[in-house]
Amino acid sequence: MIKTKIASLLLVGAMLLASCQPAKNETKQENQKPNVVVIYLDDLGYGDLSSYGATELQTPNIDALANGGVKFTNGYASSATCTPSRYALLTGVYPWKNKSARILPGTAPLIIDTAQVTLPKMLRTQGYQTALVGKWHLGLGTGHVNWNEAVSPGPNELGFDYAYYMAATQDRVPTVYLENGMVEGLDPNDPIEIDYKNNFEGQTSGKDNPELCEMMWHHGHNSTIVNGVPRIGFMKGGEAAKWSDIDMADHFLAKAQDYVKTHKDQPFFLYYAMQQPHVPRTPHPRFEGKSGMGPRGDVILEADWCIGEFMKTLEEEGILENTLIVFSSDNGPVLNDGYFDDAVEKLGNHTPAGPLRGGKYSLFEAGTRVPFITYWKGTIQSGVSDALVCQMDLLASLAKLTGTEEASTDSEELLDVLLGKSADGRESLVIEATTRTALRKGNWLMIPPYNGARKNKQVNIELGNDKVFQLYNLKEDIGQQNNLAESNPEKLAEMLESFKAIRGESYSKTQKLELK
Ligand code: NG6
Ligand code: CA
Repeated sequence: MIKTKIASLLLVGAMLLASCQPAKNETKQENQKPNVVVIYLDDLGYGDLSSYGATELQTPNIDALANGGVKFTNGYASSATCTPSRYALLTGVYPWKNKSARILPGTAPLIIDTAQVTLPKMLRTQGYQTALVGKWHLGLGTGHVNWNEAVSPGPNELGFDYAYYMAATQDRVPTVYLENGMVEGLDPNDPIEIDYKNNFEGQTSGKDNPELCEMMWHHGHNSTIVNGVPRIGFMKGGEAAKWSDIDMADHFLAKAQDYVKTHKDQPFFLYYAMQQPHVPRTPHPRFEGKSGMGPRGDVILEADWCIGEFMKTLEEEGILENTLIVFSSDNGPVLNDGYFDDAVEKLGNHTPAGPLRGGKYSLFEAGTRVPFITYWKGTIQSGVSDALVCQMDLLASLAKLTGTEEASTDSEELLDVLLGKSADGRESLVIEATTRTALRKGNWLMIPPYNGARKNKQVNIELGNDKVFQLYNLKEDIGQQNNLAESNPEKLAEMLESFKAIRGESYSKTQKLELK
């Protein structure tokens, strides 16, 4: 009797002791709100990852997220190009509601109103620290940016406490990094001047000096040559501040890792906007030739490696189980986007769009349906979800996660869907491709008539335009081969009604969206 009492006392004592022992890697984050990291690639297609069916490329680190989290098969960017998709991701608002939300030059003013709700602003109200590392491309300043002074407004005025970024794209000037509005490493005696129309006197260009190009332009991209790569737009000065293209991936990775290490004691939101596989594709020499597919494949492997390293950092810092990761891409794939870089020639059997039709710039599925993964070790159970979700829904869903009162936007609260607990996604979604829009509802996709070219011949992508209505049943016809508009007029009429209800009568009138 006494013996058992002593034994049980000992046991209780041992248990108490064990519960007082801090677990290995335990940090102060135990009872905190989860960190949120959005890893956003640029132009990565639905079929570009081995976890999404690619057989010619292996992306083990992203696959680990897909296989250990929720892999969405109906996950969408709002748009088939970068700026509008990023606009929707950060504001929760349909980009076609903002006429400026289209591919921007490097000199464009900021297109998000500083009074608007944004993802980082919303999270900040919940005590989050917020950061951007990577590509911005939502405009800066109010119209006349002086790159030699603090550039504002920009990401810092939209809720990012810390922002380290390239202004627009890797193929657009200025080819420098900014940190909280200041160009990094700028020599005041060598000021930066930018002009998107005219070259500076006496300066070479891709157009006039093809012999100076180490990567040759195919269309566009024939202005100022930086690091042997001709860009869009002219730039003068700022020599010491210019980035190294081959080091860009490592550079952004190091910034993202540093941020995590120095901010792990309070919840943080990190928007890690990677530059791959957008043009110019400039893999670090470690990855050169590794895919056998030329630079486009190589930079996908490079991005995958970076994500693996980033995940290791979360683990080493002991915060992996308190961090929600959302992985996606801003729009679908393109091979030749303006440079001769073997993307077409060395493609082999790889299908960047997977089974989907179209690509970047297209209203067909490959324009906007992208890899979309949520991962949260220990919280999200792995699985595949066919629920319809859009990046725009992060705002309302993360508001729910963090207990914020929801602002009224186009963002739908789908937290349980994102966490893999519900299959009840969106009922419908308007997708966009360079201001043209279409409606996804249930398994159906309706594209209203558009008179534009059917194909962009330069990039060799079908844009989705047709003079007649298009209606596809995506469940039975994921490759959009059978237009059912004529054979299923009831469904078409129903889709048109829903489309008008979202887009508004005035839009539909100007587009003459009437059935014959
Ligand atoms: C296009 C560029 C393309 C790419 C795109 C933006 C030309 C001919 N083409 O105008 O190369 O930069 O803009 O891509 O200049 S996005 O992913 O940022 O939307
Ligand atoms: Ca893009």
